[in-house]
Amino acid sequence: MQIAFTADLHLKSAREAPERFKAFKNILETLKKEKISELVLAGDIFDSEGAPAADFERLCISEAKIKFHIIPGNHDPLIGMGKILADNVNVYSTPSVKEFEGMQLILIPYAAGKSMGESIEEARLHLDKEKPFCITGHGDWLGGRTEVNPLEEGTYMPLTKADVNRFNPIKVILGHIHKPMDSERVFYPGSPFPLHINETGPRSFLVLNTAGGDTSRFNVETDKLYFSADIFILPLEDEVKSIKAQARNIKEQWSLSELNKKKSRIRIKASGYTSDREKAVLSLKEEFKEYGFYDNGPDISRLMSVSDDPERMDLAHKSIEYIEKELKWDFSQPESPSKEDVIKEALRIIYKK
Ligand SMILES: [Mn+2]
Repeated sequence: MQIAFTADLHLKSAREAPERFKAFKNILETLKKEKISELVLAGDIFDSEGAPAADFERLCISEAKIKFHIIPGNHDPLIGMGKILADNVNVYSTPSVKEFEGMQLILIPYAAGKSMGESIEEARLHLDKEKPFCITGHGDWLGGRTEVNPLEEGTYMPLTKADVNRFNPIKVILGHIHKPMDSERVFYPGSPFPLHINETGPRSFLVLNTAGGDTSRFNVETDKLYFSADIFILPLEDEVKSIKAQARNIKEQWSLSELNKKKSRIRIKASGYTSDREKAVLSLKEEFKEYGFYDNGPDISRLMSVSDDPERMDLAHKSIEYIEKELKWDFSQPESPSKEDVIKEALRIIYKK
């Protein structure tokens, strides 16, 4: 049996934020196609307690074959108070255990001021010790890379590495961090529709196979996709050539379809030193002309102009050449800065900025 997981839809009314509903509908379409009939929504289904639920409720009722398992998040902690009334919708307002064909799932609703460990401890009493279990909840995983939700400061219902080792679930699938994350055991499906420029990359939802506990991802079609990249510019004769080469690398990494290029909102942060700021901007705009800029164009607030000082420019050229060709430095050492870092530092000293 397969169980799908998504979170952080941050729905408002369908009229107010149609693109968020569209992304959610796209998930439901995929579930039907894949014959998956269980969907866990791990918190923040609504953007706020006051967001109207009628559109969501109607949609759930119309998808009678899908069972919706909802966990309250920090944006909708009271979602269980009769906000959604449909036979196929279950809201878990207390730490609960539900079994899906031999795989148990501990569902942990968001509770302010509580750690996830405390709530898991409560739910654990209801576990069948003979059968495997996974955990789902809404909060911060403190054991992995530290992705912060830029929209929310502070720590929300933390889950620690010690918790995971102690309870020893097969998998943990969480909501709250909008950026998708996969690791050996802990996963964030990520928001199906990006709410912030930092929520970059294609959107997807997670599927758990109850036999064995493997996970996989399915794509979500959205109206908008965010991407960001950094470009470092050096004041060399072939400045434009270098900009173009870097831009091509970035585009290759993204490898977007023509349709996704049109949906994209990109942020290109150019930093470093240029002999012609205007030319740099023009070549960046030219390279990314098939994409939509999030801001009006590339962000050049950290790109310094150096054309006004020929002596320093000469010094900069000589330094770069020295670092490139003569400096005996093993950049491959794990502790070593990159060659680019060394050049940046040298230029910072020369230009005092
Ligand atoms: Mn949240």
